[in-house]
Amino acid sequence: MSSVSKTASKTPIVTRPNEIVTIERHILDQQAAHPEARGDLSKLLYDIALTGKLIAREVNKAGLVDILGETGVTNVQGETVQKLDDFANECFVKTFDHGGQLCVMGSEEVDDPIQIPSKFECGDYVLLFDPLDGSSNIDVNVSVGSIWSIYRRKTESGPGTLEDLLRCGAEQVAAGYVVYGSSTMLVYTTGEGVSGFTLDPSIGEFLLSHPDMQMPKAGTVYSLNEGYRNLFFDSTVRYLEHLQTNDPDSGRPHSARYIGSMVADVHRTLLYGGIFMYPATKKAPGGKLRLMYEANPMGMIMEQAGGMASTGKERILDIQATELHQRIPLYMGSEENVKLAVEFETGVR
Ligand code: P6P
Repeated sequence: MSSVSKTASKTPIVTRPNEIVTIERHILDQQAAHPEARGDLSKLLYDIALTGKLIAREVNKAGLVDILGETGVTNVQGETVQKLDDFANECFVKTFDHGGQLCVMGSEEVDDPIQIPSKFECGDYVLLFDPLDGSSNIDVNVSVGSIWSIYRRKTESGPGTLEDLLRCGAEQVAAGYVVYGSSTMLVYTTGEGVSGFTLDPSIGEFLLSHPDMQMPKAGTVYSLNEGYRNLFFDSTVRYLEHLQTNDPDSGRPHSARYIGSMVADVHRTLLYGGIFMYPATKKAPGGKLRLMYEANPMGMIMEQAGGMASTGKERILDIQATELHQRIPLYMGSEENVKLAVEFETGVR
């Protein structure tokens, strides 16, 4: 008999599952529901899991080995010890550049499109990723994460181009993240709901721990960096003052939680509800977070879990990208919380 504990969210956390489901089994079962599938997307998802394990191993060692920042340290082989985010970026590139499923990649760490080496086949998919978001937090043992997004290519064949990378988030075929925290979790969607897998490092397997993740329709936690309060536009200040008003009948004031690591803040929002935001400021009117490999993949996860993802003015997944590394203001989380934020940001309230 499985023991299922209910958290504040609607997602039951399966602690002793009736059946043990590995991520590979889950991917195969999802593919089986699509007889027309050739298995290329499944192979990409297998490799996402592999990349997550490779990076988790190094992130979990980071506290032991000074592998952060410009260490200038050389290891026993006399090699320069890599910065952890360079290592994570290489994990993605070296895992995905030869499988034959991709025609081009885009990385937060690399200015230009990453081409598939000419000796390898080009495939029908495109991968965008932030290999290690929030890496500056590792020194203080705060959770960090990898965020990724998969599209079908737009161009016909051969090496992919910027046209294949500059997309509208609604075209994503899969998206997700790996959060490297007290445990390592892989959370993803292929457009048929959101599933969460927890890594059992003793067997090196991601096991299904959060089936069909659904976000509460409303929450009482808001998350943003209030240090920028004096830089926020008036609409944002009024919204915050609304959340902070002492009105117990309406469940206010809400609680503030901010980790400063997007994957950790979004993961908490997915599980407990509420809202995570990185608004525009007078200093950064376009916001800070990136559209293609942060806002879009997390936006797909939010929507698939019954939530919303907005720029404050429009649905994030409706935006047509014009630059690979373009930034965007973002409000994402429970439907009622995001709708309220949009009412303030659009002047309705
Ligand atoms: P700030 C981490 O540096 C990051 O890219 C995201 O993970 C996080 O949400 C945001 O920046 C934090 O930015 O300006 O609050 O330090």
